[in-house]
Amino acid sequence: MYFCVMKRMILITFVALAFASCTKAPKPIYPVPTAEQLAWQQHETYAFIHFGLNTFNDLEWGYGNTPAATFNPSDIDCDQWAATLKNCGMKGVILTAKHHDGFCLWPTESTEYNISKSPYKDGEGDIVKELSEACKRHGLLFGIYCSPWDRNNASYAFPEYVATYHKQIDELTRNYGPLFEFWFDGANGGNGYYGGADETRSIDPDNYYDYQRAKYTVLARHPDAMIFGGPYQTVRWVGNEKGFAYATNWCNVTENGTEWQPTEVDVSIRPGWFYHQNEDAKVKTINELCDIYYRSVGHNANLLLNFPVALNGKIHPIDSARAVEFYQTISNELSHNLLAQAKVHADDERGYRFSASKVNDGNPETYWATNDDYPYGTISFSMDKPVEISRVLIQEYVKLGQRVKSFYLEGALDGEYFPIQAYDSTTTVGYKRIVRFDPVEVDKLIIYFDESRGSLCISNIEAY
Ligand code: FUL
Repeated sequence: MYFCVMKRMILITFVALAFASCTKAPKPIYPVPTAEQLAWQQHETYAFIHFGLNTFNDLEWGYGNTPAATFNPSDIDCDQWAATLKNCGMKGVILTAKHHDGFCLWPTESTEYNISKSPYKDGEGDIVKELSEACKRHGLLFGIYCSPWDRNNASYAFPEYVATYHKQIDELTRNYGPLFEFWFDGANGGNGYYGGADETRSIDPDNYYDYQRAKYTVLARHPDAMIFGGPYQTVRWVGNEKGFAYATNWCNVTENGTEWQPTEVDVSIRPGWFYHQNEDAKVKTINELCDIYYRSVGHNANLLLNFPVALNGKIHPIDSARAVEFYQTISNELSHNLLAQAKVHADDERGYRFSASKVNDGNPETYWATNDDYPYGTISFSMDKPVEISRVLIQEYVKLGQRVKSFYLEGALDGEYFPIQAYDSTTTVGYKRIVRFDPVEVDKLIIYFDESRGSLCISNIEAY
């Protein structure tokens, strides 16, 4: 008798295990990210550095006629930049190797208008090299901005300039790396010095620059790099320079978009991109920077935060102190996940492999999934004792596509249920969505995913 019962139990266990292991994962809903795009999304925050002739001439958009001799930082220190950026949680840095004025921060063969004609290190300096090496020493990723528009070059808008520009891309991709991103700015054509012509020139950017070749050059040498801007971009501009991604943010641009193009939010820590002494009192406040973080990283986008290097060649102490405090504030706010030990329950599960408990197992490769005929779902977290929360963080398993269209939150304490009003919108999730709300005491948190493009695939949920 005993053996019969044992046999039956073993059989049942085998059948259950076999059933669990053959539960099929949901089919992807296209588009999906490439491995490189997903790795890039995981960087989340990194820095921009705007530095060049504009810095020394108190300009934002140099005309292309300020003498190279005016580039004269007294005390440049790329290690100070890298150490500062590291201290404020930045994963990498993108340098304006050339801005619209055409002045190159490396000793290029493509134009005379470059750092070798400046007094810096008696013409022996190369800031692209100095920063790329400092990044290696400090464990930061390195990227390059090389403005397509060149207000100095006499042949801008003619075919000769395209060859010059490609020579610059060639030098930058050949001699400095590895690169994690290459930035093609969208400002193109207009008035300028143009070798003394002093006129307005316009071009058709998508056709003029031969962006396809530019992309091949970058990717042939830096296969992991993202291309920002131009018709062959792999990541896209958010559409403003104020520091926020829109409330509804699809990596596929729109709900029915066919290409995966995650968003990058670029914003400066000061009003200008370049350093101006009269902006020393206008560095963004901690509240402003934290709001930017939640509305960029928290809205399914990467944050590219600009630091204008000052006249002496250093990141200004006001900017660095503010950025470090910003980083500490965010780190404190998101330091202790109150759902880590919670009991999780969902109204629909696609079998054991995709059970609700996968959202707080700390493993980004596992996820809770609902059945194919279930494009919504409710998940609840029960805590042993009441906790105070004011942030909820959700991540989809985006390898299978971005799916969630909207969700809403509810809390409960001692069996009393109440809605949680988020300040941030609750449309779309994607790689990451963080919503903020006034602190509430709960012993249960419920998330209703009420609309999705298919079955849910949620890899992570946290609350703080
Ligand atoms: C813009 C440029 O015109 C600004 O000067 C700055 O470089 C910003 C990041 O991109 O398009």
